[in-house]
Amino acid sequence: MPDPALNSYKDLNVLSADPVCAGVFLRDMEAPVSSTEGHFIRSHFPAPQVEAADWSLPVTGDVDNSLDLSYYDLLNMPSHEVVSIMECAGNSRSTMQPPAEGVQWDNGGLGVSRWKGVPVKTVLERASLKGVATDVLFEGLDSGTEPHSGGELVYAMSVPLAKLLDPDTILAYEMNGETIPKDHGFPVRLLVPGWYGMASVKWLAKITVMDHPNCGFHEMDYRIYPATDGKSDAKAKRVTKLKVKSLISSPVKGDVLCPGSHTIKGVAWSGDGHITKVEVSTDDNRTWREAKLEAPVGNYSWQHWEIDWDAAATGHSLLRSRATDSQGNVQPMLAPWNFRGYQVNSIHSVPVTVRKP
Ligand SMILES: Nc1nc2c(c(=O)[nH]1)N[C@H]1C(S)=C(S)[C@@H](COP(=O)(O)O)O[C@H]1N2
Ligand SMILES: [Mo]
Repeated sequence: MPDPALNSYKDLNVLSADPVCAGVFLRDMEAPVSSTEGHFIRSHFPAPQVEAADWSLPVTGDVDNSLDLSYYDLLNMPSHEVVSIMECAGNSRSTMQPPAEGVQWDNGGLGVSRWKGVPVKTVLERASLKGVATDVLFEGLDSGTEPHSGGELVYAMSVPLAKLLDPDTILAYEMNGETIPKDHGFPVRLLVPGWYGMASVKWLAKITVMDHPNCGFHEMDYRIYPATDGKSDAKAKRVTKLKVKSLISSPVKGDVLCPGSHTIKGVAWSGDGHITKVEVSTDDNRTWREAKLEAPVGNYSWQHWEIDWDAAATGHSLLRSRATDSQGNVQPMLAPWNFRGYQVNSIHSVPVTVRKP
């Protein structure tokens, strides 16, 4: 009997049912913005059930004017919209060799949505920060245990002030023009555009302004622990900005194509500016050609690309795509291995067969 819980996510590739982890199918990445039902879901703990009328958001800590904002207070404040890609830091983890522990994402741990909410900056200005403030802790209403957590904890993440003062970092209450659905953080979530998804805390419970970064379970877990004999663990860097990356959305792995002309399509993005070039190889890295690239849409969305491929000869081909961003970052053939399998931006490689029908 199929698990009925899985049927409610028919537009996604469900990797786990409770908490929900579900990815996007490659071909669905050809849309300008993901459908809300087609946006990936990554929850560490079961989604909490919240009533908007009972919910409020305390803002305390190193502030002169503590706040307690209701859902309706937020709806009545000046709003801002951001179209943003969100990618899970563990996306493509299963392609790392050896794969790290954690959700075995293929490449589906990403989505693009139009988010609407109140700039965090506006709320922090109302709370009036003390001069010592450097970081802000965002805690979720969800809790549970993590592998190696040694007990129950809430989902929480601090973000440095500099990123929060960017007006595109918002307390979001709408996704694609509708109330945020339960799985994506109803009633209000943080959206940190250009960063990996872990910082965009869902189901906000409270905001605490601090004079130092928080060092809880999640800040320590979302770090790049390299394979250096344990020597550099203390210096392990936090996962923040999205690495330059591209994916081939069609054809997909294993496709059998007729000999003749085909279009290879895909997406590319970076948290460090926009994409300036996507190159495609159809012969396993021997030669590369530049694809036709869509202009950037805002500062944080993905960019689509495509290239014609004359697949005259029958046989096997390995398609690859490689993106370059406006800071000159180029996607590597193999992303550096790290203990938790984060920020895997290795070149996407797609084997296909050309065969007469
Ligand atoms: N409260 C809370 N916020 C959270 C999480 C969570 O488990 N609990 N998961 C984080 C991670 S790891 C990611 S990738 C994004 C996923 O957001 P989405 O489910 O809306 O796609 O939410 C982040 N915010
Ligand atoms: Mo994530």
